[in-house]
Amino acid sequence: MSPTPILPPDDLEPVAGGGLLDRRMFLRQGIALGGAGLGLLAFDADATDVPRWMKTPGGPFTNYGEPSAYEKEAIRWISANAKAPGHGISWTPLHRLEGTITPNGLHFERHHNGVPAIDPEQHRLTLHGLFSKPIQFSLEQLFRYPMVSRQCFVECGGNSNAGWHEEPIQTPVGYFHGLASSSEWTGIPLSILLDEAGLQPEARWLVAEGADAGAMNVSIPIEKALDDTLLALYQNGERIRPEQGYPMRLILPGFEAVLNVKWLHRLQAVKEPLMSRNETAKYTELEPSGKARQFTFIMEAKSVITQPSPGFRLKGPGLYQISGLAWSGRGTIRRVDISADGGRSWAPAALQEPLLSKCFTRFRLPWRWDGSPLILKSRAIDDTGYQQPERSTLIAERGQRGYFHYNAIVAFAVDSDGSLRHVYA
Ligand SMILES: Nc1nc2c(c(=O)[nH]1)N[C@H]1C(S)=C(S)[C@@H](COP(=O)(O)O)O[C@H]1N2
Ligand SMILES: [Mo]
Repeated sequence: MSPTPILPPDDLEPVAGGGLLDRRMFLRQGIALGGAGLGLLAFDADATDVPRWMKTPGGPFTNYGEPSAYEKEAIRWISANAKAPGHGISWTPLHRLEGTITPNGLHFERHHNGVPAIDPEQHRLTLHGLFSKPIQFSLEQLFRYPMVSRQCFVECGGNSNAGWHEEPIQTPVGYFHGLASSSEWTGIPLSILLDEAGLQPEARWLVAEGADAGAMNVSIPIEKALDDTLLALYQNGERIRPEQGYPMRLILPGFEAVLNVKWLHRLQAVKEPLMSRNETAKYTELEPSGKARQFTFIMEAKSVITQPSPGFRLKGPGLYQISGLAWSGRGTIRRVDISADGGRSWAPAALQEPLLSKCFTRFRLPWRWDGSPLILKSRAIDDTGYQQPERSTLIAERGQRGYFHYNAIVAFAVDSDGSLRHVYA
């Protein structure tokens, strides 16, 4: 699959350098099919060829569907520790997907100690510590509480960290920025369960622990636990997948994914944070000033063009649709700008509605490429006014040796042969 030019109108004025066109262009009637055949196959009314799949009955029903056999490249890319195969990551192929929802089988994975095979009948969730009525719930009991659904992204705090490397990484965008996925999560607002157990006013943090072999644990600030945190039981309509935390996980919209504890089995209300591995040895970083960043929970605004993108090749000059994703852990994406001249001029992209807070937002913009080399960029602005920084700005603030929370503007060089690669520009 390589991007093919769409159609060749030449009466359209660019709105910014490099051939960027008005974001409303595809909305105007008549434009979409007005092109005189460029790239389209001529229709032969006399053709008698019946394709093979129309000559025999089709396949049988299936109990659980799978993608087409022709879509073998839309897969997670695994990077696991050979000596401890349950420790590692797998990336969502963002460059092969459209819209805003990640299919469950392609949700990125991060496990510290593999995927536990939990029997839901035996699983319990315990609330203890600073509660007046410590409680243990079975799944059967939990299913009697009211549920809500909300769509949001889950993003690892280490997503995009190859951006800190000296040289730009040359992988498809999903294998650079795809430790981020987006689902509709359904479950019980955590505040209801905390209330049920009689959370005491002196509790400031919740220690959350998973039932994996590493019993991964982190501290969650009580304000977030009482705000929009969800005890999720369903993911895109079906029970949460084992990789995502079956039978239950925490969802803290907009926060680093490490706080979204999977296979949750224990919540302990406490006065002070635990100072666990994942909030001290990891996720704490020195800044150039000598000051350390700790408890940097919110994932700042980010955007990335998913098409066209590195690994694909443009098939000659013509009209293309630029498409990408933007998100912010602070709120709603207000605007995404695109540049096709390395950041000298910018044009606002069309944002797909509905615009939801702490969610993937799809942006698109028509673009007429004249075949000359140039640099594509995108930058996101959220409703707090925060603007995704240039890489040089991020490095000036945070130093060269960062690991977590890399959210700088992403740049691709388009060469005259239509190929694309990541650049720092
Ligand atoms: N119990 C448990 N919860 C966990 C982890 C883990 O290893 N064990 N990994 C955390 C990290 S670092 C991330 S990025 C997210 C990944 O969630 P996902 O695998 O559903 O994408 O889960 C978090 N919750
Ligand atoms: Mo993570």
